[in-house]
Amino acid sequence: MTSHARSFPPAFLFGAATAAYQIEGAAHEDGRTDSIWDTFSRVPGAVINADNGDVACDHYHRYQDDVALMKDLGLQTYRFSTSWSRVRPDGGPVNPKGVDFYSRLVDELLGADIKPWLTLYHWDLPQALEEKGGWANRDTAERFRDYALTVHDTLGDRVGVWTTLNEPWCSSFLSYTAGAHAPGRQSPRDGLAAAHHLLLGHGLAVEALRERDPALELGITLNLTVAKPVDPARAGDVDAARRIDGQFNRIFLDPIFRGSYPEDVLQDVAAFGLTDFVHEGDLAQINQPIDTLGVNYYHGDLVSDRPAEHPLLAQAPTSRPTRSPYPAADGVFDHPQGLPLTAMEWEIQPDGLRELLVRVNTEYAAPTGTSLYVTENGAAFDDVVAEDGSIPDVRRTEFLTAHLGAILDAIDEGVDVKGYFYWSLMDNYEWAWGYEKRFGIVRVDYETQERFVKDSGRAYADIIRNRAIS
Ligand code: GBH
Repeated sequence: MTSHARSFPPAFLFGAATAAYQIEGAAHEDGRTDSIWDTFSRVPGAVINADNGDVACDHYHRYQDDVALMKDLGLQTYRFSTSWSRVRPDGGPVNPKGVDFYSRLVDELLGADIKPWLTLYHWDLPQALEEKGGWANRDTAERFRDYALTVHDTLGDRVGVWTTLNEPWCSSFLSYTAGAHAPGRQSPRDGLAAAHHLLLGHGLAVEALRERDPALELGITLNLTVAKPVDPARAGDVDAARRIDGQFNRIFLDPIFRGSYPEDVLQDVAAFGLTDFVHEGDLAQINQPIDTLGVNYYHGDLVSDRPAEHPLLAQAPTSRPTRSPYPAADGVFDHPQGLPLTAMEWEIQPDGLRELLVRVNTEYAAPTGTSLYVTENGAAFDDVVAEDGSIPDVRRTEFLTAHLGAILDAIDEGVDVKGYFYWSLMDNYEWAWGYEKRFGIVRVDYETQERFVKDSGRAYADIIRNRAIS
């Protein structure tokens, strides 16, 4: 069998992503104060092994070595987030030592010819703001705009790409409704309030940053899914898929790109008061033109309004019985598709990425002239260190290659996907899973903080060098 190489467009950017709380450590240094994740990780039972981000990958002290590693891998761009609690501890005035860290990091990246891709909010709200109501409090949106401007004061001259939020679905529904992430609240109403205020914060920050500098590339990153009905001919299944699509995708995409919440979603969540939080002018504020849309894709969803009875269920014991903690998803059941699983027990479904990119481009990005990037995609596997010290993570290489192939398929269908960030550069604090799940193309030994490039990292470096997969 011969396999032919498939090339990426000349301007396509290859990168890797991380987030502040997951890698930095130095949680109590240089003036940083608690974020909601510091607090949440102390709640008994909230995080596996009660792991926290106090040390994490110690990136705060090792960023120079980490940038050197990125350069060795040939990364063209690096997506990281700034910690609000470092930059403005307790949400208060600027902390010069905190912003200085990011300033040094950015200089290091630029010195290595790696394009910095900055995300302002990757889930780590200052605890002091949570105590004032967190994202369920409208005022947090304004505080977010102020924080964005503070980061811009220091980095605006050197960072061109600014992402407001990472995955507002997670910072609202997973955090304020399902209680699985910080701050661990369990209220459909608070989840919806949080979703709206996150969107508002996005709109306020985009407007303020745009006013500062029209040349900035501004955008947002969403975790989107492809929701399919188990039986496309069954009304209950089709409606379950519609609701998941509404609750994951359109509840964010529509306000951002069209300036309105979808009618069907408003009906689905009517009991939880979303419209109570929407003030006159909010939707116009949210509907700012943006330059980039980041898509984070991990897996799709096959859903029904009936529990899975499929024989495959026995082979996929983790198939969530219900998504009922999420507003509008009451009584929706996830069904296993029988696809191979990652260590998170997420099904591996590369073609879902192609389908998602085509759909999002057609309906939202292309009509508004917004560029599409895959800002996260990756997998946890149970890595094994071989006797010679190598980490032969063949399945991660296959995962990476298959998803890059799906991006090329989308490009072949006319979608101008402009770049890809593997999640993650290195193993790190996997939120409620602590350090148990490893997503990196670089292994971290948490005892010694040594980094070891996995085989997938070498494979990715080859892909970047060749600008092709084979
Ligand atoms: C990303 O979120 C994060 O941005 C990143 O910080 C994290 O480390 C990485 O992925 C790996 O987890 O069906 O209710 O179980 C993950 C996005 C969205 C993926 C929800 C799993 C399943 C939700 N996640 N999805 S549920």
